[in-house]
Amino acid sequence: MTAPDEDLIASPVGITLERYIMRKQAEFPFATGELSQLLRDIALAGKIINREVNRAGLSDVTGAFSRQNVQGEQQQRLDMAAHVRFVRALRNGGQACAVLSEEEEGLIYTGNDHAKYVVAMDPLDGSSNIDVNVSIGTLFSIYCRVTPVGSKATAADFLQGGRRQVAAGYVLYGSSTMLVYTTGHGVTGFTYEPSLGEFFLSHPDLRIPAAGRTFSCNEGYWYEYPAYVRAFLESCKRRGLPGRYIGSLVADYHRNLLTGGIYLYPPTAAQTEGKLRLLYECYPLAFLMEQAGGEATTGTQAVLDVVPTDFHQRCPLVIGSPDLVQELLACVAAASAG
Ligand code: P6P
Repeated sequence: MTAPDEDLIASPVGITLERYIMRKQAEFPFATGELSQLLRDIALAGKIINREVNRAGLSDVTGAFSRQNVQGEQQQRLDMAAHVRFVRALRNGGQACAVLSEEEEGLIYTGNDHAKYVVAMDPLDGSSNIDVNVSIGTLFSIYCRVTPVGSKATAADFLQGGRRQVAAGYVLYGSSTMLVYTTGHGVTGFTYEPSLGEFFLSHPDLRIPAAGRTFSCNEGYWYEYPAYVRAFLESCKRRGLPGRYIGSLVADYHRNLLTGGIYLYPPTAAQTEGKLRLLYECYPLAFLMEQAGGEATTGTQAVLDVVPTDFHQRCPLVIGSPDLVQELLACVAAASAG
């Protein structure tokens, strides 16, 4: 059944990321366009990585890279490709004076000392899923530098705390590729149209359903989980809440953001602060989640209130629909009360 001619002619192509950024920038008369350009640069790198992720099975970009990252984890070749692409896009875009990446221990100076933003990022999260064709993602967090423009960035620019983020988001390389970000005025999602090479506005105002529907955690750690986590999970199971765990943070997070749910990476016996990194995984996702009406806690405090001390420090993460996060916190309180 073909669409009537008038529908074909009248149906709009949609709002591109570029047009959306320009419209949003116009709403802030003092905006200089630097953050807009930074978001464009991230989107460009996302398009390039999208191409490489989608070809991973055909090109020689899969498999292990010849070294480990700062966490001692075997780097994947696509990890490094993503790292190089994002750093190059940020260097050439001129809006970031320094980058912190999961793939490098120290700061990466872009040479743009007169730029006013810094970017912390996980260029490609979920890399263990690359070779088996499961969705993976990029995470990014943007701060306005606190050191003088023109000087070299320092650790202080990155260790400002989660509530000082000016923007944050992710690129999800899934059945479609999406860019989801916030600048502190709600959460917006764009879907990539590869035939046009453009991100189009597809989710103008993302809000997480208050009532969660699924729980996401690696139950292989059941016997290492704190008692409050087991009590919470047992409560979910008694109510027949389905478990969904892709093992790729951005993919699990995105499903929960759209359909409601909770993702948990709690402390375990082996990883007493959990596995996920505060600056470029927990902070950006917590900023997005609070902007989308959800909650993000370590189990003892809001993730955004955690004081950063180290570039690659880890942080327990419980994030998602308010009702489920509050239920988890009630289990924490009950366990503390003994
Ligand atoms: P586990 C991938 O390595 C990652 O950082 C996240 O994307 C994912 O949610 C988590 O680790 C999976 O960790 O211990 O369950 O395999």
